[in-house]
Amino acid sequence: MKKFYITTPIYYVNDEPHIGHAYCTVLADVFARYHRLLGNPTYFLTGTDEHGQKLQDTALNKGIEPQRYCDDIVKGFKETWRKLNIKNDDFIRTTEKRHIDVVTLILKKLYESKNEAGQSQIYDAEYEGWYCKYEERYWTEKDLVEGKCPECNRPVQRLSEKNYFFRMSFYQDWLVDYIKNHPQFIQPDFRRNEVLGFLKQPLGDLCISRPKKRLSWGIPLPFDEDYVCYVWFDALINYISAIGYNHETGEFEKDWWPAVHLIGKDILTTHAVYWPCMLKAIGFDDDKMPKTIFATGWWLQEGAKMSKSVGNVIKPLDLVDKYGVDPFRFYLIREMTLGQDATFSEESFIKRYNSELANDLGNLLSRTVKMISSYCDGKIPDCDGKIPEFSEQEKAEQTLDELPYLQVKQLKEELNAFRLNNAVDKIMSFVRSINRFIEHNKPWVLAKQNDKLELNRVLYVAAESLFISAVCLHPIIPSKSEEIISQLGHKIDSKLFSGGLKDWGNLQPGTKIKPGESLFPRLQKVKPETENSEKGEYISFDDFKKADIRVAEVISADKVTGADKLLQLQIKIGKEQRQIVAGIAKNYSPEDLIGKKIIVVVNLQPVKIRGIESNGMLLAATSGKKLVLLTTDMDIESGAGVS
Ligand code: ME8
Repeated sequence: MKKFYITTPIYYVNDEPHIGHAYCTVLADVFARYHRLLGNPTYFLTGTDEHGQKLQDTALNKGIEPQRYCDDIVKGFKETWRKLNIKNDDFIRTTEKRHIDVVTLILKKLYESKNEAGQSQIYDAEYEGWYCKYEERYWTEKDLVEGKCPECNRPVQRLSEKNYFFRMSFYQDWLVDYIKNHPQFIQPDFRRNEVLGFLKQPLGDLCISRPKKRLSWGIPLPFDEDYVCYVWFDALINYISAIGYNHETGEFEKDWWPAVHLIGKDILTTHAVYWPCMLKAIGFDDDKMPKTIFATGWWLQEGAKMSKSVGNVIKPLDLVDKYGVDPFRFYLIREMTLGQDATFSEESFIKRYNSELANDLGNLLSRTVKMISSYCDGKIPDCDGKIPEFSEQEKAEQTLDELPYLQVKQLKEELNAFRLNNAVDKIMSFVRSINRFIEHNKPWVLAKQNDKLELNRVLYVAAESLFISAVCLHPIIPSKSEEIISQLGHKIDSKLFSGGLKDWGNLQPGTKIKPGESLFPRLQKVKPETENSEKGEYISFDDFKKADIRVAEVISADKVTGADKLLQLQIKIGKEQRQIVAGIAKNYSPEDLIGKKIIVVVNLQPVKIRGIESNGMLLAATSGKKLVLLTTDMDIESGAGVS
């Protein structure tokens, strides 16, 4: 069993939580829940960063004591995490005594200690530079952009003052070697290269003090009462103060270290450069560096980072109130490829919800429980408890993607490599394949034929596969997953969520199922004005009625020699058989299509394509290079009209 300690950034409390904060916290929660599910002892830390100039200014502007202001905002963060069903093990605040004590001790020890070259780890020096009050940092002349702060574009002040410096430059060579030799340390890979690029320049020392006369809201330096500690030096230490780091012994009260740090790409340098140098200086060996620093992308809106200063902030709770917490969590995890930027839009939210939650998962649950109610007396059917073998035909026709009991194995591999998107892709594709398995085996026909043995096999496989999918999706949609399991007549068992999920046979035959409400009712989107409606270019209903659109069944499919995009299909429309040619060979192989019900416009003028007659046109949805065939939601005989 692998210990797993995961952290989020500690968020500044000069603002209420927004979707960017929510994303990082939900993501950490999902990872933590997965590791618990896989039986790994897990600890999940989040918290708030409460010192510094921004906070002092915000509180002053509001005429409130900084501490009281922090207390109020922290309540909002905690409430947001509660509503988002975040199960963190601890919440650290940098104004807590347990944190201040550790920071103070570390500062004191570093001030008194020397590095391997015999130099003081912290020294004071007169420093002159351009200071940005908002970013709380100095810039050199060449850093400035048109005389302003390169980070926030605000005016800077020329300051000259005594300050304390951490001799970070001493650790540069060690850090470069460490990063090169530990590829998992900074993830994704392109971020590691970015940091190595940054480290090609000489690394300066880090100014770790702020004079109290300018900023008093911070942890006092233990060796000079006129100064407080720079907010980043204070904040990074939260990851070890929260688990009770003891500087004397180098031990932790709670033995969770080293951590996986999830962060946004904006705070990569502080985490991948300052933090390991600080740890090294404090006395951490190479094998005690953070396990992984994973930088996520940003949520963008209309191309800009979502942030208060840009004024395009989306408040997570507004969306949760509107659509429910699980769809919101699902959207965050599904829509953003881990490590890349993503664009938030309500339209993409609804699309994602309708296709994957309503159509794939919700539909699977409702048809499975309906059929078990109707055909199996409302009880999980008996399949002799054996792992059912799939017929050659089922395998050939790719009904179930994989044998269900491979799901958990795959999940482990993907998660250990931080490939969360692959993991979820695989689960959702498995869900779709269960729907295909049902369509292929047609339990409604088996019931009519009274083939009890086969009917039980098919419905047990469907229900057990759905159960396994629900458990695998639990970290993302915990409440809905529990509802699925409950409709299948089972309960969440704490053993199940600490590595007790069996590869197969979790559902007890004979258990009464409990059909409930539809899990994900479809969402209606107010249609945006289309180009046609704006131009008034409508077609009349009579025009539309001229198209004769019908359900057809594919009988055979063959590649067209010399045309790599074309397939030649023989289709059945009721009693009639005919041939069409379709440009779908890049998206479907002939084997995919046999037996599939498709939608065809049957009264189009026949044409010859590459010399082959095409008598009708199938319908497909396309987006870029993606093409998916239109089919029917439930089985219906070929020849049925579409209106
Ligand atoms: O930087 N998209 O706190 P912070 C995605 N206190 N993620 C976003 C985001 C967006 N649009 N905006 C913010 C700090 N985030 C420091 C951290 S850690 C020792 C100290 C996320 O409140 C992202 O993870 O500015 C970013 O790194 C984090 O919020 C920073 O939040």
